[in-house]
Amino acid sequence: MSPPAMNISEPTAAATTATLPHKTITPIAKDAPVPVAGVMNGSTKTIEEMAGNWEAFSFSAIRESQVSRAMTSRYFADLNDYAESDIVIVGAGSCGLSTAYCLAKARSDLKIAIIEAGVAPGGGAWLGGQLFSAMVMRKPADAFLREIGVPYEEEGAFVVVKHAALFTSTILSKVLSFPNVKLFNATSVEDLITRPADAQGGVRIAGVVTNWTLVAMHHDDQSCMDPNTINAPVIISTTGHDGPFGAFSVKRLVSMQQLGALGGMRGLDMNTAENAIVKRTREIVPGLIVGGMELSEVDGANRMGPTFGAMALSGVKAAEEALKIFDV
Ligand code: 48N
Repeated sequence: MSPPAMNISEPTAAATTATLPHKTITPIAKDAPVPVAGVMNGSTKTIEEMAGNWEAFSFSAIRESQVSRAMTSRYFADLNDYAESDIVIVGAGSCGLSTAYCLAKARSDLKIAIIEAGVAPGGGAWLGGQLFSAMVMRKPADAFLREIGVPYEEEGAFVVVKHAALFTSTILSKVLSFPNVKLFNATSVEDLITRPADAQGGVRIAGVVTNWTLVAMHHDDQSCMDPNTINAPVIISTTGHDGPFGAFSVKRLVSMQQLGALGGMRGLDMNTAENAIVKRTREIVPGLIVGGMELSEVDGANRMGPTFGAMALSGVKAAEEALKIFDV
């Protein structure tokens, strides 16, 4: 039986551009001179000048509310602005961050929101395998390291970054420096926004449902902690392996009957896994692209273990797939 025709008229994104409902707090200008005895206003002091002269040293005076307003005015202005995003990336692991880098670099006009459940973005890319530090990337993924300026050591068919954190901190800093990217970390995607896509019950993904992660973890012992939302025509899900948080979107698609049972990630086979993950990064249902290790849960791809080239290049492909949607 086909679902009842949806005859609600959906407001367009433009129609819903709202200003902040309450009086917009004007943050104190970042460079406002704060009169402080003994310290030049608009200080241009250098570290060297301070060293050894601690007697005369003093921080500029501040009122605590200035700190609160500096943080909250920006956070809630971002949340208000990105309530309508162009692209939402779920998961700031190596694939999600690589995706964000490629998208932000290619299209400075697109608003890109990254939703990351952890306080610390980066996913599984802060260490190599078994908590060892070095990160291996098989060629030709070394091209991505050169693109973002991460040094590596040559080892023939692959390269080695001396510490995985060097890759992750570099890609993270590059992504955060793009003015059209907003990272909302410590924030979980708890559901997907859908719209009817056909008369057979198929859906198009049209945004994400979010909550602060600490809230999301306590729905079983607290009530009435409803979520927030972000509308966007394209969602890119890179939430990693199945696990407490992992493989979120594909598991949700199964529970919504938009995907059959998950394929289940297969055993470790580096050669098979990395090619498959990159080549299969794609739009799984209208409006939702899946990349990185989350994808292995869909098609039953092998896992690749402690080599990260497929994560970086899956991000390159996910960005390419997203831009196809925007360039139509
Ligand atoms: O690093 P991950 O887990 O995922 P990827 O796909 O970016 O990279 C995978 C890679 O680290 C490997 O697993 C390596 C290559 N090993 C493979 C193997 O065979 O062993 O990052 C996913 C991110 C994490 O930071 C999660 O916190 C986050 O996604 N996340 C979410 N964020 C928001 N809302 C959610 N529902 C959510 N679920 C996960």
